[in-house]
Amino acid sequence: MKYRNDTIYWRALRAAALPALAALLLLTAPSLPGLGSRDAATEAGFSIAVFVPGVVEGSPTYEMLVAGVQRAAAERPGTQVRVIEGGFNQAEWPQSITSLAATRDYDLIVTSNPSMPEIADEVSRSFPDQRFLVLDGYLSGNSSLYTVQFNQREQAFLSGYFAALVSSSRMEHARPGLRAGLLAGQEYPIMNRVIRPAFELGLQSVDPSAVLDFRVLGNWYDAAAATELANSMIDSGADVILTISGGGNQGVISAARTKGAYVLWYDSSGYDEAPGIVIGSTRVKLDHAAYLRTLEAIDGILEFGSAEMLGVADGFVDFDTEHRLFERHIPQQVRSELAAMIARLREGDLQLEMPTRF
Ligand code: RBF
Repeated sequence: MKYRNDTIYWRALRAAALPALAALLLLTAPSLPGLGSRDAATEAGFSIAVFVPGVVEGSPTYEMLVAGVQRAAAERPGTQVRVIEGGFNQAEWPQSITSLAATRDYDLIVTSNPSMPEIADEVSRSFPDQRFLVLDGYLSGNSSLYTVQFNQREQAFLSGYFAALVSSSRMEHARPGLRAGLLAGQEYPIMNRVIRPAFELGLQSVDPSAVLDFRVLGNWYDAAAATELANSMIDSGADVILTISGGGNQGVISAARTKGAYVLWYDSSGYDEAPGIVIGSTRVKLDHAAYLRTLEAIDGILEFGSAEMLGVADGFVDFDTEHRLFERHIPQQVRSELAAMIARLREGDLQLEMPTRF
């Protein structure tokens, strides 16, 4: 809901305040300290701002974003990287991006999440020379932007399929009835129209009577509130919970530890977060995509204006089945059924296309 409100809010602002702010920044730029630093930056090498819409710590995708860009920069001596945390007030992000573009200090602004392409698109109208690389989002046709989306339909489906195998197994905390939880930081189009239904499809492809208990935290940081919601899901019969709630993920682990349930991690391998509790983990190789595309941008060969979609068959979405804790805690039968499903996606026998428009 918050995302929707913010979107409406920003649509209104886009019509009014954002161009005004951009014009003001353009006019005042000559008097701002640091003017001319673009030339200095160019001479010194390629300059990158990583804008994190939230905070890095506790958010798997943002940790990968920063790591990927830094790795690319380390391979091109002279490249400067500045990481800016935009915080949790989403209404401030467009202004922060506008201010970054207005400095003209950065050859590239790199950012990540499904709401950022629209914001970068808007800011690029006032600052057409500013280049953006947006991960975890999709928008093609703006020559200032390059975007990379991951097939979250495949990713969430695999999570759901595995959750159902675990819930119907003889594992210690598996209880009668097939019921799994999903905790989302907030509702947004990809969550509501891709992740949630694909997770449910995965559950029900093991057993059509499987039930999904979907809850929303309302932010990406409140671990105490996440514990309360996870407690309630477990009390209602969920024995496996997929958590996609940033810093809230730790609260889900606490609840599962106290009450005896399992947690599924999303985006980065999470087994070491809580051995024996986090028992399954999908991955997106967002760090690798950020690394590859940032290198191309530094080298001047990134095709701005295009958008790409990467999935299981491309090797950018997978389930970490190699971790020693996965092998230790998951019964052989469950492992081989999951492996067969991953193979079907990899070989194209099962196709789950991810929509790009919402
Ligand atoms: N995921 C996080 O882990 N931490 C965040 O702070 C965060 N903030 C988000 C803000 C918005 C507006 C949206 C649309 C998504 C956010 N996500 C966040 C979710 C993230 O982009 C991604 O969809 C999920 O991590 C699933 O891959």
